[in-house]
Amino acid sequence: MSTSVFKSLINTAEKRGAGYIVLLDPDRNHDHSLEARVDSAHQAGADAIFVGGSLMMDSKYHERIKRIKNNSTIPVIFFPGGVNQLNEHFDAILFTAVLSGRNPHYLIGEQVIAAPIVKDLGLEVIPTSYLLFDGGSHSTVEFMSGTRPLPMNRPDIAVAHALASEYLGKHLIYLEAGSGAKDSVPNETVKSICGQVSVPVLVGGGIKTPEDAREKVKAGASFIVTGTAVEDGESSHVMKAFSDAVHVKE
Ligand code: 1GP
Repeated sequence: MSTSVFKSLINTAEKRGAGYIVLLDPDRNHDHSLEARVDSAHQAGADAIFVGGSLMMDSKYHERIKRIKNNSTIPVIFFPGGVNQLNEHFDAILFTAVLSGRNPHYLIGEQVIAAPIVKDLGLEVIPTSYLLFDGGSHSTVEFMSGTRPLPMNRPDIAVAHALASEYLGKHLIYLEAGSGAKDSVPNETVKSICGQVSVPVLVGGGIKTPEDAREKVKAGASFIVTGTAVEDGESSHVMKAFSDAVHVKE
């Protein structure tokens, strides 16, 4: 099993202080701006592009992945909304289990369906624990996965889930408040988790400003993901501000 994309991301995060990742949602709403946003991610100095979303509202998803991959000089990593979104254009997949939830389909069901296809496509696998927090608004992930998010005000519960993730052998822990969340995962929770686990922690969901992003890095996050904050026309400029804030060693 290849590990080169993940290893190079870890090396980059160590060198730059943390890694900055741009999430591109390949749904129809973003069709016109895909290439421009890939270009913006390059110009901003982003370390990777995540591609995915919980729900696709048309059938052009696979074409859009190809467009992203054909234009990208940085790794394009699948952030899965479902096994139906798998395809050969990704450099790697976050092979994710929704460990904050208790829905067996998202703990092992989707993964079993996906595994032979991932093998056949030869995608690099990044075993990932996905911990969904209550970001103050009902997220699409919460609805689509049929799981309850973790409460924001219980770092003890969050730490227990993060430790379990590490002991289950996950290589990456994704702390997620949900795309467009009102509140991001609290810095204190990020700090508590990062103080207890030795695997890299990625934080996303509801991170609205570069300052928010830098605070998460100071709390111990190895990677920051933004989607909503960099969706609009000015995204090149905004992505650069996020990238500069996350890369604390530069
Ligand atoms: C969603 O964590 C990502 O899965 C990004 O969230 O769109 O709120 O930046 P935002």
